[in-house]
Amino acid sequence: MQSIKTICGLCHTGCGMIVDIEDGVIKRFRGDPDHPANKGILCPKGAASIDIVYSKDRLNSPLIKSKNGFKKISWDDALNFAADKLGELRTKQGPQSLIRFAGAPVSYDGRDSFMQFMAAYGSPNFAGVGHLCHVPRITAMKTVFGGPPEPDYTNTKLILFWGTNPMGSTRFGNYAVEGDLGNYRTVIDEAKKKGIITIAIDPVRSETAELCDQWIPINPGTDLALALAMLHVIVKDYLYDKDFVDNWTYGFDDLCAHVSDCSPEWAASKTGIPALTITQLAKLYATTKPALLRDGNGHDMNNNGAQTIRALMFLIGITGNYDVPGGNVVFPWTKQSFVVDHSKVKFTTKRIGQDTFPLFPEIPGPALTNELLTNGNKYALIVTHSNPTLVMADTEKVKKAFSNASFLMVMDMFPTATTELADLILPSPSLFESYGYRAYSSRKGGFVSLKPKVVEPLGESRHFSAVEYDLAERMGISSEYKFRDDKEWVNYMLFPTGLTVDDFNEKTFIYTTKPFEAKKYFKNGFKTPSGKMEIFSQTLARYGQEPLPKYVEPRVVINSPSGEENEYPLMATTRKPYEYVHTKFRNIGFLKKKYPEPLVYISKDDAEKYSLNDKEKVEIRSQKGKMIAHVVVSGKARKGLIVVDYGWGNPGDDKYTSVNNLCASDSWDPISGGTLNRQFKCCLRKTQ
Ligand SMILES: Nc1nc2c(c(=O)[nH]1)N[C@H]1C(S)=C(S)[C@@H](COP(=O)(O)OP(=O)(O)OC[C@H]3O[C@@H](n4cnc5c(=O)[nH]c(N)nc54)[C@H](O)[C@@H]3O)O[C@H]1N2
Ligand SMILES: Nc1nc2c(c(=O)[nH]1)N[C@H]1C(S)=C(S)[C@@H](COP(=O)(O)OP(=O)(O)OC[C@H]3O[C@@H](n4cnc5c(=O)[nH]c(N)nc54)[C@H](O)[C@@H]3O)O[C@H]1N2
Ligand code: SF4
Ligand SMILES: [Mo]
Repeated sequence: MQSIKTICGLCHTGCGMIVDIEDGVIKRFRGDPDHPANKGILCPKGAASIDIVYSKDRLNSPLIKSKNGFKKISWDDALNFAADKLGELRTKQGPQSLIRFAGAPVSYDGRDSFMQFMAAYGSPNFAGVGHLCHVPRITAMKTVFGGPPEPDYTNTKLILFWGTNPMGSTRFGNYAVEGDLGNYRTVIDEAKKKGIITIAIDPVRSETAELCDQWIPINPGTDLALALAMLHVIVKDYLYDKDFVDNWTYGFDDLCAHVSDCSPEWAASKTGIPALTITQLAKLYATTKPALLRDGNGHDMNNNGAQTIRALMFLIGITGNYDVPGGNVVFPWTKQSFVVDHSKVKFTTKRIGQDTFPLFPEIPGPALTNELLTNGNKYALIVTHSNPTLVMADTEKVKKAFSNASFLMVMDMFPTATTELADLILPSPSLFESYGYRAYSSRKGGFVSLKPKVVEPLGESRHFSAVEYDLAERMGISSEYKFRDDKEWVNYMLFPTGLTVDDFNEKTFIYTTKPFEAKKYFKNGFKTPSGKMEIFSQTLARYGQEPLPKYVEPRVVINSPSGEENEYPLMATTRKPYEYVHTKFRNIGFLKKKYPEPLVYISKDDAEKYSLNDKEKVEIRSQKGKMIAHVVVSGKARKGLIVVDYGWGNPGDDKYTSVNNLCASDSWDPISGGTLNRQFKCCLRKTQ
C-alpha cells in the first residue's frame, strides 16, 4: 500500500487528502491532518471520491452524435471531426466564432481548460458561470478597493455573514485562515466560545444562520436598502473612522448626501427587518473592532448585486476594518503565470455583449443566450467543466440557445443534461488522474499545493491540456502553445514562483510569499483611479453606470396579462445542499443515500395554509416551468418564502429536474448580467 498526498478539487476549499493506493488502484481517501485548508477532515463529497473515480457511469471514450443516439469513435476521428468543424467555421465566420464556456473554477483545470486554444484561435468570446458566481462581487470590489478583500477570522471580534452559508458551502471567504477556530466545520462554534459575536443576514435560516448568535431574516434582493440604512446610521452618529475617511476615501461627502434619506425606517419597509434591528446592527458593527464581513454567493444572482456589494465594501472601509487584522484584508497570494493575459493579448473583435457589459470580464449569461438564439449558427461552443443547461436561469431557453450553435463540443467526466445536446463529447479524467495544483491565501503567506497524478487516466479519458494541444496541432494553430500536457501546464503556471512539480516530492504545500502585512495602502495606495477607496466610482461613472449605489426593487418579472401573479402567491429561493456541488454526482450511491431527492422547505404557516405535510411530494410551478420536490416543514423557510433545492436534472436523476427551470432570465444586473436564479414566484400542488 502506497500513500500519496494530494488535494480535493470538488469545491474551492481545496482540502488536503491522503490517497492509499494498491497495485495502481485507489483504495481509500483520508483527510490530511497537516493541510491548513481542512486540518484532517473531509466533507461527504470528498469522502465519496473513490465512488466518483470508479463510477460505472463515467464517460470512457469520445462520443459523436448520430441519428441513432451517441456513437463511440476514436480520439483520432473525434479530433479530426472537431478540427474540420472549427476550421471551417473560422474560415467562414472569423475567429470570434468560437465560444468557450467554463464552469466554476473550483479546480484550476476548469479555470484554464481551452484558454490557450481560444488565444490561438483568436477568439475573445470567453463565457461561463461567472455572472452567477463571485465575479459580480469581484467586479464591484475592484471599483471600490481596486481588488477583493478577504475576511480575517483569526483576530476578529464580530463576524457578519451576509448572503453566505459557509456551513453548507465550506466557503468562508478565504483559504485556510481559520487560525485557532479549528476547521471549516467548527469555526462558528469556536468563535462563539471565544466570545466573538456571530450574525447571519439571510432570507433563509440556513445552517449558518442557525448556529449564529443572531439571524437577521431579510427579504430576498433587498440587501442594498439595509446597507444604505446602516451607512445612514454610521454617518449620522459619527461612528466612522475619521482618519481613514479623511485620508483614504474618495466621495465620502457624496455618500453622506446619498444616504441622508435612507433611514432605518425606510429600509425596514423594503427589507422586512425592524428599524430598531437595523440601527442596532449598524452600531454594533461600527463599534465592535475589529469586525469582519463575509459576503457571499447570495448577492451574485440578483438584479442589483454588484451595487449591493459596493455598499457592503463601504461599510468595511469607513468603519476602519479594511486591511486590519480581524477585519477584511488582502492576504498574500501566489504569483502565477497567465494562460491568456487579457491585458496583453489583442483580439481583433470585441467579445459578445462587451458594449453592454464593459466592466464584466466575460460574456454574461443573458448576452450569450440572446446572441445564440439569434445568431447561433455563426458560433461553435466548447463547454468544459460545466453544465450550463442546468445551472443557468431558464433551462428551456438555455437549451434552445446551446442547441442553436453550429457545433457543440462538451468535455466532461459524466453524461449530463449538456452533453445530451452535444455534437461531440470528450471524456475527461478525474482530478486524481492528472497533475494539477491550487493556490491559497493565508495569514502566514500565500502557498500552493500540488495535485499529483495518483493513478493513470481511466478508460480513454484525456486531460484538457493534451486534448486542446492535439486539436490545435491538427488545425495548425499550436505554435504559441506554452504547455502540451498536465505536467507542463502546472510547471508553466508555477513558473513565477520558481517551483516545479518535482519540488513538491512528499510536501503537501509550499509557502511562496511573505506573511500578511496590514494596511498595505499606506505604501501602495489603492488600485483605483483616485488611488483611494472609491465611494463615488469614477470607473462606473465613465461607463454610464450609477457612481453611487442606488436601491432598486427586486424585479421578479411576472408577465401577467390576466393578473396571473395571483396564481403564484409564494416567493421561492434556491439552496445548495451540503452533500453535493451544483449538479454533480447525484449518481454516486454514497451521496444519493445521504440525500436522495430534492427537498422544498416550507414554513409551518404555509404548510397549514396549503395542507401539506412532511415528505409529501409537490409540484412547484412558476411561470417558466415546474419541478417536483419533497416537502420538509421547517424553520429554514418563512411565511411566504419557500426554499427549493438546486442541482438535479441530469440524465439518471429520475423525474427530478433543475430548479432553474423555474427561474427567469429576463431580468439581470446591469453591471454583471447576473440573473435571478434565487428568486421566483410560484405555487405548490400535491402530486403522486
Ligand atoms: N456543498 C456545496 N458547497 C459548495 C458549492 C455547492 O454547490 N455545494 N458550490 C461552491 C461554489 S461554486 C460557491 S460560489 C460557493 C458559494 O458559497 P456561499 O457564498 O456560502 O453561498 P451559498 O452557499 O450559495 O449561500 C448563500 C446564502 O445566501 C442566501 N441568500 C439568497 N438570497 C439572498 C439575498 O437576497 N440576500 C441575502 N442576504 N442572502 C441571500 C442563501 O439563502 C444562502 O444561505 O459554495 C461552494 N461550495
Ligand atoms: N438556481 C441556482 N443556480 C445556480 C446556483 C444556485 O445556487 N442556484 N449556483 C451558481 C453557481 S455559484 C455556480 S458556480 C454555477 C455552477 O455551474 P457549473 O460549474 O457549470 O456546475 P457543475 O454542476 O459543478 O458542473 C460542472 C461539470 O463539470 C464536470 N466535471 C467535474 N470534474 C471534471 C473534470 O475534471 N473535467 C471535466 N471536463 N469536467 C468535470 C461535472 O461532471 C459537471 O457536469 O451554478 C450557478 N447556478
Ligand atoms: S468537496 Fe469537500 S473535501 Fe472536497 S475540497 Fe470541498 S470541502 Fe474539501
Ligand atoms: Mo459558484
